[in-house]
Amino acid sequence: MSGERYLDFSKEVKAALEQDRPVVALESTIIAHGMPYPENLEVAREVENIIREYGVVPATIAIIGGKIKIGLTKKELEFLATSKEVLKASRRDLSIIIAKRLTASTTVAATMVGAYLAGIQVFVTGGIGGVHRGVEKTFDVSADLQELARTPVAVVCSGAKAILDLCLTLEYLETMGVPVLGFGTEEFPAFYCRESGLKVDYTVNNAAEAAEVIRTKWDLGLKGGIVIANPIPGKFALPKDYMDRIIEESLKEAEKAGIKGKALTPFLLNKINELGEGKSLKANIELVKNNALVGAKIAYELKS
Ligand code: PSU
Ligand code: MN
Repeated sequence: MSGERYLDFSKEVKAALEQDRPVVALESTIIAHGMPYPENLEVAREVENIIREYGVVPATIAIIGGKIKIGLTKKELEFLATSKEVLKASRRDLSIIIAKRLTASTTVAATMVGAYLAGIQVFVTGGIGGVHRGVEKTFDVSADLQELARTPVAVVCSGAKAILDLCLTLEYLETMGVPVLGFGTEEFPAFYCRESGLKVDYTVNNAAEAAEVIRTKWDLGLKGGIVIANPIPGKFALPKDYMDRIIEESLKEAEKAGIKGKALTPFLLNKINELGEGKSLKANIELVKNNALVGAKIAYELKS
């Protein structure tokens, strides 16, 4: 029995896939747990439209009533953006949430699973999860990294969240055999900032070059995903020392409040948005929009 029976496609996505037209997957945890209302809903819609305007079909993925939805209706998007009852599903949660007919947003890992089952090759998000700071005490490594090692979906992002240990995140990806491509940059971007001080091993200069690497990897039979690390546009980037201070403060508050496990990332993102007085949220929004355009271009190239 195959996983496809758990999928439920929107009309738009179904038609595109049937006609072998390019489709870009989008995650929903950023909507349900990563940004406040109403910005979350506005961004979710805008990002979909950026992809459509490029002639590519967006497929936002979430689990609703136990079905893996590939492409959401307006109502479903609104529900995810406003309801307090939406769970957060990563790989390990998928079977439980589906079997119990629950509703959850999907993380990068779970969205990759959904995209792969649906036959979608490109996925756009803000930042992937990674190795958390203080990992030697907490063992907290996002399941996103394991997923990138095993599931063949290309992920366009602005690096990993700056709340993480970016150096260890890159080490982990190297160990797991995940290619990391700088999109027009030689540095691994640090989400809100263009620079992290960490180099990527390879740079691609445009979507066609990225598509060529993706195609080659899969043609070679190498399993797993690829990270396309696309820096935030310069005019929206935030100063590194400003962000470092806010992140430090947020990490301290998380520790004080004893936040652990899957609640940690949403807690930190919330705190950063609070302390960043809207500046970090604005940066987050702009980088996701920029990633959407790059993702659409890569999806298009992959079908050319
Ligand atoms: N990056 C963002 N916003 C988010 C996340 C990442 O800009 O909301 C979410 C993604 O869904 C990612 C998840 O997969 O956080 C990682 O959570 P964890 O660290 O619990 O694996
Ligand atoms: Mn974690």
